Amino acid sequence: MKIGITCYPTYGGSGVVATELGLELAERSHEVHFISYSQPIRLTEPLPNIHYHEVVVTRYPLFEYPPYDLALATRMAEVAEIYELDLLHVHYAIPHSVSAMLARQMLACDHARIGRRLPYVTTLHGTDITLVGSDPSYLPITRFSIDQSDGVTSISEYLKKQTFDVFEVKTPIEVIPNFVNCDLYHRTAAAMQHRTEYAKPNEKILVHLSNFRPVKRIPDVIEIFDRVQKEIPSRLVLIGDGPERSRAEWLAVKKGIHNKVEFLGKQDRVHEKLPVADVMLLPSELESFGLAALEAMACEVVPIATNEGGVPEVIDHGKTGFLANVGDVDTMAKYAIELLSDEAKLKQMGKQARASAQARFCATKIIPLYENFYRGVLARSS
Ligand code: GMT
Repeated sequence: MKIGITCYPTYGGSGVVATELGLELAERSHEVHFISYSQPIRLTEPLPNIHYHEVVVTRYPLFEYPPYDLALATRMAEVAEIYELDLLHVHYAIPHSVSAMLARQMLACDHARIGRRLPYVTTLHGTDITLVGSDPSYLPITRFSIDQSDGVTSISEYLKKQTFDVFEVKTPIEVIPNFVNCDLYHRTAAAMQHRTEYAKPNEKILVHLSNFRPVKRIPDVIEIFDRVQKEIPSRLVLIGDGPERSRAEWLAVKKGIHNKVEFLGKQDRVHEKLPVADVMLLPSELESFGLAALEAMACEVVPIATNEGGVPEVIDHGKTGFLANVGDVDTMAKYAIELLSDEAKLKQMGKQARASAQARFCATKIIPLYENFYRGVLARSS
């Protein structure tokens, strides 16, 4: 199949999922065309079957808000026509779903060189539904573009339910969970050699990975680590960047623990960094899935997260990780201290986390679900 993929390329898990999906589809001999304003962050080198088409947004003094969604729709239609795409797959409804809807209409009209129907699939990821999409200024058009989609998927049962409850959409939604490349994300002896770059041999490593938005509750990460380091010799490694970073840096300074906390900033090759850790902290206000926790689990890193949204669909409390209420930093710290004090339990839970990631969320299991979904959409559209 020839598939156009659109996502937010540089920021957040939906872009990561879209990029990894494109890479996996290309590996399976599909032709993948990324259409976006910038090269997706995990697309670091030229690869067979992968193409990237930049969306250029012309600036003009009259445009206080340059119309990216229109430029995107134009580029989608253009790429679809030139490269004869079979379908578009957009990640994150706003505004990508609206642009895809326009592109579909443009291609069906008489002006198009090959007038035909270009189906589009919308994948819902999280705040496109739970925050941004339910804003009154976006809700009606988001609902419309979801309902107009030729196929809709969501990354968790939780998000599917939210979409029906908040948006009252009529179109069916198929849950296709997020996935991880289990061959790439795993703990190897070579990866473990890098542990010494972050900690002394007697120290444990806690890790956090996110885009540092308020929803991630980064100060809670520091609070939890502060409690842990008082009991267990340990270090905290934070991967990513965003608006809450400096607040967290100052909090670490204020608590006198900044020499035990390392902010790595945005990183490529996350799969090489995660396996060095023992525990991942993910104390988010809300996660409709929690991709970072899954990536950690695949690397035998035990996640300690909040019991919100779709996270309980990923983490089995007490077996593959721990769950606590939002803001309950004492309980999350208690779980970390107990686990890090018991080497056998730490190892056992790490193995169970990996086994669960492999059994339920490996790319080898999930990508065929997308391929089947596309086939169904194409069959219905022809
Ligand atoms: O919805 C968002 O906040 C943005 C989105 C992103 O681009 O990071 O995150 C969501 O999608 C991820 C990938 O599917 C999920 O793993 C995250 O749980 C989800 N974030 C939230 O629900 C807050």
